Amino acid sequence: MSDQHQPSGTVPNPVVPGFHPDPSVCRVGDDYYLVCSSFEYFPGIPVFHSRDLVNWARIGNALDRPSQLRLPIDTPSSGGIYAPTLRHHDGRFWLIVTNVDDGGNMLFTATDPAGPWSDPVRLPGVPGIDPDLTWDEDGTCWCTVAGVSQVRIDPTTGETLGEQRRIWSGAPGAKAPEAPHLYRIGEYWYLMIAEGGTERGHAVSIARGDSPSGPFAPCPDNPVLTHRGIDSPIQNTGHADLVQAPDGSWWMVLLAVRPRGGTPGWSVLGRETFLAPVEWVDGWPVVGRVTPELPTPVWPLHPAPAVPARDDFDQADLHPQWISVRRRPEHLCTTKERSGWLTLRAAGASLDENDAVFVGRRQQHLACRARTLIDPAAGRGGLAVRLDEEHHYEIEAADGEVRVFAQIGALRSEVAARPVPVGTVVLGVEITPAPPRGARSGPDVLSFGIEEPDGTFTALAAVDGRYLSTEVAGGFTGRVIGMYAAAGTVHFDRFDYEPLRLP
Ligand code: 6LW
Repeated sequence: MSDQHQPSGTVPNPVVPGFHPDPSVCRVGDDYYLVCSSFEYFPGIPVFHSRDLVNWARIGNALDRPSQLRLPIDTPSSGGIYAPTLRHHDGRFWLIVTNVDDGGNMLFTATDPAGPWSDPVRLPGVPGIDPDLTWDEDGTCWCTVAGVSQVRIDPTTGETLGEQRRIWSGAPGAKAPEAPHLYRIGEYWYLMIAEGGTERGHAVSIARGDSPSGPFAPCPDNPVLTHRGIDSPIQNTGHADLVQAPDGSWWMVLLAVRPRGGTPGWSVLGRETFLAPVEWVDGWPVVGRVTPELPTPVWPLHPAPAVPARDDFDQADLHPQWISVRRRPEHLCTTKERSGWLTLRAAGASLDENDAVFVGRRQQHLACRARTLIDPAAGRGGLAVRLDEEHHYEIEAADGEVRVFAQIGALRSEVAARPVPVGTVVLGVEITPAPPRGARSGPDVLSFGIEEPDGTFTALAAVDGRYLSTEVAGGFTGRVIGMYAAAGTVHFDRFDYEPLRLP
């Protein structure tokens, strides 16, 4: 998953690259499991497995049935599913999460984190985002949410037991105390939170007390992690969770971004999941800087099975990497209509609308390329790089013509057009670092084009990547690259995604 050759003795960070924010981790024996937010995309909550904390394989998506996840069609981009917490207790996995557009906090259980996960237990009595779940020695279950406030709950029914009360708010006057996680470690209960907002001011702070409900005394060295004002390619570090390895060492998973280009720096992949080692000094966690390479852990590595670079759509079921907006992929596309092809049927909606017919995968590398073979004979569709309805670039094929469009806010521009022979055509995008232009350098360039019959790539248009970044578009997500239908029925024979080596 690395963008660059790694010096020996190190492993690459982020450990889960691309739009995978708000990580929550738990360990059972030698196995680690990790979940992330998924917002307006279906299926929801990607679930990863690792045996070494470094190599993570996606084993499924926790919310893959409509009975578990409803994303009403007016769910805004960056709405929907926020900030899960994953825990293992009493022989079961517990997942608590907020759907900010349908029902608020809810809880799911599974015996196997790969699924199936249960239908939701709703928590109507617990307002607030970023729910955390923990159990004390008596078996009492505590739910703690952003703010930071806490209430005892019955996790089997979702009922609250008592009043929700404020327990800590981080530094006096801090922006957005959120992402609480409560742990019993040694003789104390530790309450770790994020504060400062999920932008450049993001930070992790911690407090401790004798009981899960406090009172909590803040760490004298708060924040225990921040990259505010630090010269690092990794910024906005925060929203963390702690885990202990079998050898007794402690680790933190956290979100951060990799902004590139000039001022202010553009993060095009969204918030990614990083790993950092944690030492304990005087009963407080000490976290170093988050670095693009980590020293190789002392235990054996277990490389994750690679996600196939190419999907030929030969399987009846779609690989769990494929996501779509607001509606499940199975609702928008099928491999059953034309064998070995993915068929998308437009419902009259374009990529600018909430009911866009788009199926894609996260962009996980700063430099990469994607190609797809499209048969647009009965419609119009193409290959798009999407941040949200108002920020996407695409190359579109209709019979006999290929066109490249850029949608930036309310402005739509056709940036290239070219006649092509009627029939199938291979559409492509190559994403590479932008040439330096001083303070105004962009993060990357997206070259859209077609593959000629001899396999060479002819670029038709090169578009500045800054407009598909969080700093321009706003919100909580990152780029997703995929196929769409804008009119009629469109068939795709294959989709390739390949990382490119950074120069
Ligand atoms: C999430 C909050 C945050 O609920 O962003 O960075 C919000 N942290 O904790 C959405 O991911």
